Amino acid sequence: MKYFVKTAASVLFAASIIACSPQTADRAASAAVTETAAEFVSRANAELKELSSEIGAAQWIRATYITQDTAIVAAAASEKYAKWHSGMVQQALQYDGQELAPETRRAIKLLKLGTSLPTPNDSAKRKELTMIATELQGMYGAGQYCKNGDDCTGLPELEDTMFNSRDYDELVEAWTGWRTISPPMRDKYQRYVELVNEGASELGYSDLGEMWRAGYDMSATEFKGEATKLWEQVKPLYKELHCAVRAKLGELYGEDKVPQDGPIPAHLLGNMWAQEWGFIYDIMEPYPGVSDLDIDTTLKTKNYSPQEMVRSAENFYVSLGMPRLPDTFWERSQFSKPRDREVVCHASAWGLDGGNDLRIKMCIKQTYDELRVIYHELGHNYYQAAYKNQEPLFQGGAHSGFHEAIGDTITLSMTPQYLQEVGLISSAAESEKAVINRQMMMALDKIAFLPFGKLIDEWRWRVFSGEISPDDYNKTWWEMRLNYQGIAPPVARSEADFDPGAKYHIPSNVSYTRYFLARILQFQFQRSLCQIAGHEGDLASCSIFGNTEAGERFHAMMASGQSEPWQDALEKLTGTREMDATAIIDYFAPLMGYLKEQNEGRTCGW
Ligand code: X8Z
Ligand code: ZN
Repeated sequence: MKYFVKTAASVLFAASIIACSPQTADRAASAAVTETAAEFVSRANAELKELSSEIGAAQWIRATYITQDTAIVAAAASEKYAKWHSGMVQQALQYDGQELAPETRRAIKLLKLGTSLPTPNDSAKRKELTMIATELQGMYGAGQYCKNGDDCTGLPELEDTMFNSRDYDELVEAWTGWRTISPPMRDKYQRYVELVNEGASELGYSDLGEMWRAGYDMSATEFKGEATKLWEQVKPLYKELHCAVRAKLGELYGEDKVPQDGPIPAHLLGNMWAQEWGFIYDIMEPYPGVSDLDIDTTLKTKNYSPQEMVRSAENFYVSLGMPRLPDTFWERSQFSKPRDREVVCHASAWGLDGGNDLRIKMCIKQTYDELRVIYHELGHNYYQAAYKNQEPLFQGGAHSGFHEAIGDTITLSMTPQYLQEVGLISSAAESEKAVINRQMMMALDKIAFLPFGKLIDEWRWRVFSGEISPDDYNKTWWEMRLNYQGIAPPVARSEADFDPGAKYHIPSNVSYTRYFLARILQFQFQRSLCQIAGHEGDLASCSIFGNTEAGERFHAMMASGQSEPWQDALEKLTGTREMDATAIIDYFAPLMGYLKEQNEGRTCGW
């Protein structure tokens, strides 16, 4: 939900926001006749604030306790917000064409964009859509692979198999098993597409994809071009990585299983969606034994609790001059998977009560990967806290990619020096070989992700626009996975499957280009922060841990929330108004050299 729970992963962002009681609606309708635009905006802000606590509470209990009852409560809250939102957008029309102060104009624009789930202005359809959206998210959260009816496994366990198993058939089973949760979503998804598009068109957009793309302070068409430009910049690096990974997997599993002139089987990359490949670092390690990067073992040996892992992330932000998290964060967050009920384990960060009631919701495991997810989530929370003094309509990221990039930027500072300082590794000395090892580990996550990050929404944009019809949902999904990522399903797929539904953000209606943009932006942010910190040497060796000057500048950008166009926010920190991939490319220059050498004589591509 957009305003009070500004988190990428939250259903709230997706499902709805707030609504008025009938009395409030009446008051709104009569007030609208005489209200100036500025008065209208200030009423919108006040109502948003007042209504947010109820909706936040409904969404929180839904995500942390999936039952039929919480579905009813959450859907009703979404519906209430949707109704309020439709009414306010309608009222805002009277200011079209008027000369307005820039901040008033911006607030009205953001109000219009203030939902990722636009509902038709028809009460039956609105109810239907909010219930479908709530159910789809619940189906994902409660999803299980059941063998012989009652031998069931949830996502966290299936993911463990994807991370750790090197048995081809066992991996096929976990991979296909998880995808049994999504065929029942297909019809609901199709109806959801019809209804959100109707809602988007009532707001003046051709479809929901265009509406999502309109949230970037440029035209929807320009935005498409922007994403393509960035992808073209990083594509050569991805292609080299793909080539090197395919070769190693061919050695391990046999070239009959991993043909060296085609796509990589999607289940061999250490991740349920083949989106980040860090878990096959053991297969890819360029110089075995050279580096001490085994943080998983340290976390286990020292038996870090989930809270201790979160504390360590908090300490980083505090070292930058930011405050400690409030006591309520520790009391109200969900750190571990409850044993007695279904929850949405997918990590999210919540900024309830206008950013005063911060929480994360995770099912934390004792791994380095999870530690980085915690840093990521706290980035959302610190952003929410930083902009809490903005008016509700300006409480949000400069754009959604900024929100995703804050915590990730901090993870770039988890250098060997930092990790040694906090006791997670024993030696920080880095030889040239160790640098390559570490870059490989990072690239398996950061670079491997890029085409995935781009294609998820591109598939949805085409679905929303009608270019992809329901009969082709799965076929086009795999065509795009092949074209962009060079991967293929391990077993034949058909339209009886609905593989997009097995990825959290699709049933949960969370747009995804944000993560693609964040992967690029975080290196831009880090380059500037390191300059501010006076770092000398490679960007890859820079950590801003403990640097309050860098922290202050970062915080200043965060504090403006979405009160100004993202280009202004970016310029404040980096001096440039454009997103650009040169920082990520420079960062990985040493690895690019290594990969090219390794791939010499190989035929790359698929
Ligand atoms: O959904 C997330 C975060 C929450 S905003 C855990 N991420 C994307 C994903 O898991 O697919 C972070 C990386 C990409
Ligand atoms: Zn996030």
